[in-house]
Amino acid sequence: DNSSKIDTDVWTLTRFVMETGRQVKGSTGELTQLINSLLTSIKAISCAVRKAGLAHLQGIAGTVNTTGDDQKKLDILSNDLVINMLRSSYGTCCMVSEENEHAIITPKEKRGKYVVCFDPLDGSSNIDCLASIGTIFAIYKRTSTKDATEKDALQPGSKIVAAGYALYGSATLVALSTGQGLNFFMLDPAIGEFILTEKNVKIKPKGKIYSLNEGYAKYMHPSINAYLKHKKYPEDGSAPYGARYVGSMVADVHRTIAYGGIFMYPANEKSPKGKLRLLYECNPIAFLIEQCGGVATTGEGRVLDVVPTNIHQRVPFIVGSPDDVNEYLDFVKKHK
Ligand code: AMP
Ligand code: P6P
Repeated sequence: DNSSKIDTDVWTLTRFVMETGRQVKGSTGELTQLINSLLTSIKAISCAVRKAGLAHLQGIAGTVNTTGDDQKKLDILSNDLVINMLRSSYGTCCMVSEENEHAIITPKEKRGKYVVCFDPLDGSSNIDCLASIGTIFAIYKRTSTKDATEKDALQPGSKIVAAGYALYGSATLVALSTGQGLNFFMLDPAIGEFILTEKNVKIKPKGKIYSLNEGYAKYMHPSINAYLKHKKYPEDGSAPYGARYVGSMVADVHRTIAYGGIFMYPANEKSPKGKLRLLYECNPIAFLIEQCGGVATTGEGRVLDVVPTNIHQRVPFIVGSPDDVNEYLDFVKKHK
């Protein structure tokens, strides 16, 4: 019978976050409540994403978001879900969303001590071909003491308190870190809970896969093309690397953590700072990559050390297994 299959001491993400919160002397539970509220929005997005094909949620909603690409109904729905669940957690003073041109200041009566930067549905250009998409978030402590402003969100990624992503793939997974390592949780739709599946995940020191959009080769810096040539025609007799690129950052990053290797969205002539956004794509992912022993660089320095000046600014982004990223950096040095 089914009852024998139910784990009666199951480690859900909600329980895991409550447990880790309790380990911290003097914590009030505010961060725990915030993370668990965010999880509710992720469960709802997962449900909507999986219904998208059936409920014709796809298709252009007619409005265009601040970053110029067409906004699809799922984008709007996901953004509203995250904003509403975070606001009602009483844990935020302000939020930055990929979908909103300006920071969203929390009403005074609902204000808490955290700032959340998020991309509610990253990779949304893949919705119509049913490729995996994701949600990315980073949580900081506010720096303002009186009124919250956009400046609260202009902190380097090294100040992150917690960060994570949800991957709406063949299953729905949440990767989360609160600074003590990286953990994976899988959604069990039967009970609507994320279940701990992998603790203290570590990335391989070196992988066998490179991942970037080679369609920009014509516009990329010589160091990139020299590095790629070395991956395809190794001079030292080693085996060439495989190539994988979904074009959905969370899917490409999660594969890089799971299998090892390197993911790159470098600068190119057409996008001198690359395409990926620092606050809600690069910083959270860089934090998670470092938490599992990887390296995250702009090509000139550590992603988490970049001091933001604009909430939608872009940075070149190269992350993955330490040996692979450091080998790439050797090519950067050679081509200075
Ligand atoms: P709080 O009083 O809940 O806002 O927590 C104060 C600080 O304790 C946070 O900024 C974190 O550094 C830490 N903390 C609180 N809850 C957790 C948690 N669930 N997991 C890890 N660290 C936590
Ligand atoms: P390109 C999706 O639109 C996204 O923001 C990331 O998820 C993804 O890594 C990147 O853009 C893909 O960009 O230029 O390769 O299509």
